[in-house]
Amino acid sequence: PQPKYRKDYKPTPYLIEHVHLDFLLNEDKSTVKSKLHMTPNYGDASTPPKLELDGRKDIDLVSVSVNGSALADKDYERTDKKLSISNLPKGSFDLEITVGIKPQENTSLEGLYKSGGNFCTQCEAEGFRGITYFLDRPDVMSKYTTRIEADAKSYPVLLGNGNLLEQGCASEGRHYALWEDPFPKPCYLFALVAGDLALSEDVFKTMSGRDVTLRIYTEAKDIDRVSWAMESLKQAMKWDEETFGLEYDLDLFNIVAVSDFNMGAMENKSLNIFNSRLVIASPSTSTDLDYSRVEGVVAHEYFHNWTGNRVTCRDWFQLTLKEGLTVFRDQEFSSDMNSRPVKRIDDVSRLRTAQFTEDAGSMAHPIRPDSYIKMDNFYTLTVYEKGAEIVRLYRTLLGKDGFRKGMDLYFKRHDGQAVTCDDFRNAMADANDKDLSSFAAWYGQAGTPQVKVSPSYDASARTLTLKVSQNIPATPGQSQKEPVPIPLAVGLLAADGSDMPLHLQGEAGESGTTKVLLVEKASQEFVFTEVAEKPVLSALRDFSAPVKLQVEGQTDEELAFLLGHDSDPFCRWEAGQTLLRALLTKLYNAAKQQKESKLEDRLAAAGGVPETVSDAMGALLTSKELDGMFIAAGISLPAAAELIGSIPNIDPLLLHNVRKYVVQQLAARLRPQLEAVVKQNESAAGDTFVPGDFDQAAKRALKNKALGYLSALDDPRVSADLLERARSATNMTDQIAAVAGLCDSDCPERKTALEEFYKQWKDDSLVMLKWIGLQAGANVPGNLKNVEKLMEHPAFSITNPNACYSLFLSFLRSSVNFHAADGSGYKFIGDSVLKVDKINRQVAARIVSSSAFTALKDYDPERAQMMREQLSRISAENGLSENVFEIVSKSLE
Ligand code: B3K
Ligand code: ZN
Repeated sequence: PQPKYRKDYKPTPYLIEHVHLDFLLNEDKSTVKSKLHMTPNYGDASTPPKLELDGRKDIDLVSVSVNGSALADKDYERTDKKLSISNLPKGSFDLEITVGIKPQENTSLEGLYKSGGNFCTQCEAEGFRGITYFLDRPDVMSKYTTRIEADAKSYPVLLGNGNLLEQGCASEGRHYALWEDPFPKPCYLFALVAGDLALSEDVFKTMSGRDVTLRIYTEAKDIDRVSWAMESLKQAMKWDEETFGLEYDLDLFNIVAVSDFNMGAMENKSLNIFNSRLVIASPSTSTDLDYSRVEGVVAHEYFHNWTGNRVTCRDWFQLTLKEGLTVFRDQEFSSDMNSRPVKRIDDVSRLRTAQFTEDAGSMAHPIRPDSYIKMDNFYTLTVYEKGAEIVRLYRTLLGKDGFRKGMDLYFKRHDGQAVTCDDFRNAMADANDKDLSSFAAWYGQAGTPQVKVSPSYDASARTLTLKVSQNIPATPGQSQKEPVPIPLAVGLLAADGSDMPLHLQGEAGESGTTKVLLVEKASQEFVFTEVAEKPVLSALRDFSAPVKLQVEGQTDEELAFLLGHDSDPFCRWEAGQTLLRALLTKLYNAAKQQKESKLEDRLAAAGGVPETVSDAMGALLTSKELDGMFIAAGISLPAAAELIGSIPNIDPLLLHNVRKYVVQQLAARLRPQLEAVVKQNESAAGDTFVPGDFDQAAKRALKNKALGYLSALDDPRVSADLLERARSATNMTDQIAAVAGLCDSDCPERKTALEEFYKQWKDDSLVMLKWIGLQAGANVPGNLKNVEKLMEHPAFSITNPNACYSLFLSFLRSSVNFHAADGSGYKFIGDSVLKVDKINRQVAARIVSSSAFTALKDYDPERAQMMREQLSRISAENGLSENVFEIVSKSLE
């Protein structure tokens, strides 16, 4: 397979002004007729160039005609991926193509396919070419009309983009609908749905007073569980008007939930298609986390209407233009709807555990990649989450108002266009009269910058000098890196814990209590003056840039002090995490060195868990001033993934055992406080679950976190209590927390809880995903055989992406079983990737790219070697998809 390069971008020689599509949907073969009004885009060339349309080999070409006459054989040529037409007339012309396709056999879930008996589509990034021959790229924007015809009984609902123009009967019990989308769009935003679906309807009045009809479609059995998605949609519409002045532009907005979907959801113009797990929610079947995901994703897809649809990407290398920006927007929305500090902490945790890992692995790429083999492999945490952090840099630097000015200019300049990341940066710069050209480096370089800050206080001069340096590690294909501009937000704490007023040398006046320093060089110095006493430095406030920070000379006492007092909630949380990371690293290294005695004794000999740490955690746990959600995040141990990469040649099993030891020590030492917290945060009898109620959710979060700690004690009384809680829970958040608390230990209650949970929920496929995930991710030794059995269980289906993610991705998180020393976990994943690849290449690629196989150099040599063996085995497979090939071959380099 050949990579495509960003530097090779060229506009197409033809554009498509108007597209009319006619779908005749059938059980065996469906027909797609397209009429394309083509216009020249080749300048003044004297002979019209060849037209090369994208396609797939499973499309059955029935006919092609130009301006009404069928093409002669010599005028067109077909390969597996292209239809090339030559001898075209000068000027504009009409091209008509008729093809046959078989959606019912399409298990890749790209293009047109069937889910739960209904027809639906997924075209981003390059799925439209599976429907018909087309210029399948985002810089070709056209107006669409779509006629859909299908059997009226089996498919009573027929949906397309835009407005419904007409509907009626067709012959032989069939019916049709005709849709028109007045906004030009790239084909990746095309969608259709034909099915037997129930609907829930509401209305939103826009800021200019228009009524927009909102409809959510699901299978009939789920329709009473969409009110939260509807509520979230209305909130998102209102928020975008208030925050960015952006109003919805049509009179109808549809969301359709389908159960077989490769990703979360898709922002097709006015016809969003969603993975059902991100639409359907009810207290008894969904956790607080599920609720917040529904809220965030519904908003994300809605926000794409402006950032993505009205202004789209020139080419797929620019994906972060729409995704980074839209993630930033959904993060801000969720922050405004819930707790801003907790949202920031969650987002940073995710970035650090998953994106930093990606940025250090074999698939590392800049937020704007330079090349790809399969674009689908680049819908990554880097493009999305790191991309959002880069958008956030502008906001931090320009302020809220400056950022808004930049957004306004971006839409004024580019509405209706397909543009690049540079256009976005230029709009931000021009609207604020600033030079932001140095920010280009963030778009071109992969790798997480490492920032070192060394503070030194001069008591006689009353100055604090910060020496700041940055270094970006080499990544595949990029050995040399330039410094990037890093906004570093800092504050100084006085001995009483208060923020000191800041005076930066060379700047007039006071700069409040948080100062954003712009670090642009490899090393730089900043001096604060009039610093009355030796301060404690609070650095990278609100996580002002996606970097790894190290403050030199910082002591455990200072960290505990910051954890107790910092006015910046992110830094407060981070101080605790830094303390815990340092402890885990220290204990791991000690355990690694001397292998003779029992692990517990070795860890105790290395100092165990010092009181500074357990006291700090205890103080946090019993804080009256902080909310439960924040406390729960504060007492959580950093994920293993945060340490892998920072400890060379890691033994993941030893790390797992060290983490377990620390949890047990903390649980034993803080048991009375943990039990008190559980009592205080118990929901009162008769309390009804109110979706989106922060206080309720915060109480559940803290109570369940405390129960999680207690469950580590392996105390039969705790197990009995958890089983009782699993039985009597009145909401899924509490129920799943109780079952999860039992899953990692081999107690009898574990089996009972899982069996009872199954009996209770076996008819609900979304809840069954949780049941699969809990078992597949369990850390009980020898669990692989249960996971293999699960693959045969009726609750699992290998053709359903959600089921695959629940089973395989959860298994990847089980340090004990995936990383089993005999390599059995690696082999299981190798086998499964090959099996899934034959069915769904995107799902298979996601399993490998989420696995430690892409970071094998971080692991001990024996494990690295066993991972390499699996990669070689996968890469040797006949008929391997390009998706999996790209990841596997890069990981073997
Ligand atoms: N834009 C889609 C993702 C499409 C992924 C294609 N493999 C969802 C989103 O980011 O909103
Ligand atoms: Zn998106």
